[in-house]
Formats: sequence, C-alpha cells, structure tokens
Amino acid sequence: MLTIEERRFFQAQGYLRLPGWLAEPRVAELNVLADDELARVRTPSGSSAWNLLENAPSEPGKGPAVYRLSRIAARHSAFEEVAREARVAELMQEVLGPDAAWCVNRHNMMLIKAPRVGREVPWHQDGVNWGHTGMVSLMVFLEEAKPDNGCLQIVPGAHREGLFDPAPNSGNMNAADPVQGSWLRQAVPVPARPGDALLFHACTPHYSAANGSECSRRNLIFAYVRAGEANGSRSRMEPLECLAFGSACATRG
Ligand SMILES: O=C(O)CCC(=O)C(=O)O
Repeated sequence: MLTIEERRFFQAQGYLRLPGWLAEPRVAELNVLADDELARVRTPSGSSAWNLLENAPSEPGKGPAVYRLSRIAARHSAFEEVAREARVAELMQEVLGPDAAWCVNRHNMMLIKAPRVGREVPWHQDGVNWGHTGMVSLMVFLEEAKPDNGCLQIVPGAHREGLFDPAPNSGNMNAADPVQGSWLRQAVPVPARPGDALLFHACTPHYSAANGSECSRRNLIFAYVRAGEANGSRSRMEPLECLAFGSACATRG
C-alpha cells in the first residue's frame, strides 16, 4: 500500500501524510455521528470521566465546549471501523511488522478544538507518557486543520533521537534545553483537509496552538504497537491493552 518512497519518508521523518484517506461521504457520516455524540455528552446524563471539557463555551449561553472524547471507538462502530479496518491493518503491518496490533487504551479519542476556545497542546512526544518508543499513531481529520485553527505542528526527523528528557514536573518537551530548543526551531505545520490522515511516530515531537479562529477542528487519533512489544511499556499509565487486527470487536463501554 505504501510506496518505497513513502516508507522511507516515514522512517526518516517520523511522519507521513495520507491525503484523502477517507472519502467525503464517510467523513460526512462520521461528522454526523460526532455531532450526535457531542450533543449527548453535553446533557446531564451524558457526562463521563471519558469526556474532557474546555473551561469556556464556544458560544454564549451554551455549556463548556467539549475538548476530548476518550474511548471514541467504543461509542459507535463507525469510529471503531476507522481504527481497525483492513486498510489500517495493512498500513500498520507495513510500518510495524506482521504482529502490529491496535492499542485500545492509548489515544483512542476524538479531539475537538472548538472555535475561539480550543486549547493549546504543548510540545510533547507521546512515547514519554506511554513509556514506549515503538508505537505509531494514526490521526484522521474530520474537519480542516490549518495554522489559524491549531493544526498539528511536528519536528521532522527528531524521532531518530529517541525520547528527550521532559521539562521538570511535566511530560512536555523542555524548550529551555539547547538540544531540544534547536530541534523545536525546525518545526513545520501540517495542515490537513477533511478525510486526510497523518501517520506519526511516538518519538515525533508535536504541538498544536489554541484555536483563535471561528472554525472548529476535529480529528480522531488511534495508536498501534507490535503485539510482541506490548509488555515493554514503562509507563505509569495502565498497561497497554492490545487487540489483534481481525479479532472480535472491542468491549463497548
Ligand atoms: O490533535 C492535536 O492537536 C494534538 C493531539 C496530541 O498531541 C496527542 O493527543 O498526543
């Protein structure tokens, strides 16, 4: 599925854009489901520890905007399908190897940067909190992401350095460190159209600015690992929970 050039690009740069990963009707269907879920979680009975809210509403008179819906795949089979359809299995087997598996309890979320209030995500490497350097993520864009609504920024090639020491008392990168600072100055924005996807390595530094614009930015994010390395996580988070591609559905919860 990937060309040799794409595979080499991913290995060298730590990320790969996959334009038009989802067709427009599928994106539209997922956005309708996302709208329903966002409306549901804003009702008193919809609140859950898996929903993270912003401090402010995106529109006057409304409740706080929703920032993150965790365990998104368990909320509708169409989201789970995005995480583990056959094309994803093939892609992950190409970049991770034949025992690539979906990791149900890392990322597995929809992130929403609501107009005017969507928060900043500081510079970090996912592998720091996950205690793992071999995982990769697939981000699938449901709305346009551009510099003024907080598109992702990444540092090409920095994943080859492995994990940097995070800033004191934080899981984020330490811009005051001269080596990390010099890498961060090489950051590039990664704008995306609805339906595009982005593959990125757990050691790839990434960041996204607050959304000061009038345009919402939504994406789904899932994480993958070699099943044989799933026990290699040295995280304080719960152990990695993996599902082989093609196995029965994830537990609904
Ligand atoms: O979607 C974003 O803006 C950033 C998400 C992210 O960095 C993460 O979940 O690790």
